[in-house]
Amino acid sequence: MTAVDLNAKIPNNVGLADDPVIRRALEHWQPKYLEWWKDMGPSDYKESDVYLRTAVGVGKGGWANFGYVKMPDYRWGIFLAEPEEGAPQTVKFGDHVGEPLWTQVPGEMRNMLRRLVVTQADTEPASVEQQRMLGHTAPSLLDMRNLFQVNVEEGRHLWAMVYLLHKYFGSDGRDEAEELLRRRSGNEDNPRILQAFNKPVRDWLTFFCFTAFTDRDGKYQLAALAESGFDPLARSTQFMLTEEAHHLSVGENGVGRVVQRTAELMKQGVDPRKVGAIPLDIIQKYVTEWSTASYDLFGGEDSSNAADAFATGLKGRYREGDGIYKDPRALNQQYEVQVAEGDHLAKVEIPLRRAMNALLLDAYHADCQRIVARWNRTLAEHQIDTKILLPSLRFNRNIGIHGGKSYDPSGNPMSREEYDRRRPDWLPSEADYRYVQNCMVQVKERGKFANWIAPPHVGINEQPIDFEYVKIH
Ligand code: BYC
Ligand code: FE
Ligand code: FE
Repeated sequence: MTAVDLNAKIPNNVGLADDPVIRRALEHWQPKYLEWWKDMGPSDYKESDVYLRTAVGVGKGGWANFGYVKMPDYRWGIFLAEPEEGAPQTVKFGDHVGEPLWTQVPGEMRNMLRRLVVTQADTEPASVEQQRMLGHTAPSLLDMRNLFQVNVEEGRHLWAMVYLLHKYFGSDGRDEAEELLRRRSGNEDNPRILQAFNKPVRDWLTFFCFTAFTDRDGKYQLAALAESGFDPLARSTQFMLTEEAHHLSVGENGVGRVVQRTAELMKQGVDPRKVGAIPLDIIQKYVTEWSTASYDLFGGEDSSNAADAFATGLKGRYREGDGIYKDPRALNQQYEVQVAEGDHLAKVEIPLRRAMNALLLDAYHADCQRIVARWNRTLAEHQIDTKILLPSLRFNRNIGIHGGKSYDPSGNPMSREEYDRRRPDWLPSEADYRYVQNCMVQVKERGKFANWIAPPHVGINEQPIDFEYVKIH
């Protein structure tokens, strides 16, 4: 295992000190990255001291430091997880199961692997761009700090992928690394690759839905790549997952705190709309919007790309290595899915290998059910009968076998006319967005929170809730 070098220009545990070609290439990319951060990272607050965690190693005991940092001075580093002790160093699935892991990219896998790495990489800066204005309307210093924490770590995730591009893909990789700093979320001429990463994130309810549902896609995609037969990819994504857990908790707890505040008001007989809080029907529409946009991120249910990525051993199933699947080759099995045919549902069978995106989406959906159930417990505790519904995997899809078909949020097929008529009941309208935007007021006093959100139960890193998480200068 290579030692952790924290004092280098680029902190790393990949031995950059002994790899001058790659080190120089990355040191050449570094100022361009900082330039991008300055232009497209969080708007303002560059001089603020933010109580941030910084990855400093990969050991199980303690991998991060907490302390005040000005964001542009954040130490973005490159870290690979240590190989699991005693774990077999062989490919776990696909056609090459049992063969030694790859430490270089086999020629025939090069294009596919590059596409996976670039797609993964592209989402990281995209999310920072999407969230760049939110600091101005943070509902508390603690939330502002969480936003900035997520942002700097998405920046580090970009570094993780750019290292792989430089190290394993030669001049093609260097070109891709430049392009990653050129595409812009929502830009018509040069957009980010995946749809959800071009959608605007203008308010904090969107941010919390994004981190609950879209970062959660990140978790599942990273988990699938963490099984990869290409060892450097597996170990980069394994380490990214340790940071990802915080992003997911920001989202899950964030939406949960909005639900709690609304429930408290309703229990007191106060109309949330009268006091600048967010009514349940709008929360439901936001949940519907961002969960379904995130379903699309899994790609098509029936996908030859996914079959190839599995067959070659580049992208596995969720927890592939835990021995929960009966056949590591996934041959001679079918995946069943119900698709609208006219006004009823018909069964479609997909050969299992082609259904890898659908399998991963199912694991993701079960996880989403769990967080929504938690929000619903909060409602029940406040004697509120309404429940938040996690929409069916068929609803509001643009990608895959349900793409462009009309279903209600429970997944029942319906005519296009009826769908168009009922759509405003299900998805946020311009008026809903405007209403939420109007609730967004910046709260900078320590320990105080905007009226639309409950305080969290605990602070960050065992600090009190009224800790000065951001010192705004
Ligand atoms: N939007 O065979 P198909 C994260 C394209 S999030 C636009 O059905 P495939 C994060 C597709 O590219 C995790 N286009 O699907 C979260 C293909 O185009 P080409 C990001 C789409 O290829 C928050 C065609 O449609 N990581 O980390 O099996 C904050 C047919 O595709 C979309 C990854 O995604 C879409 N939604 O699967 C920060 C992992 N879906 O090639 C970070 C890497 C599909 O025919 N990526 N298309 O021109 C992958 O594994 C796969 O590329 C996908 C797509 C799962 C995304
Ligand atoms: Fe990320
Ligand atoms: Fe994330």
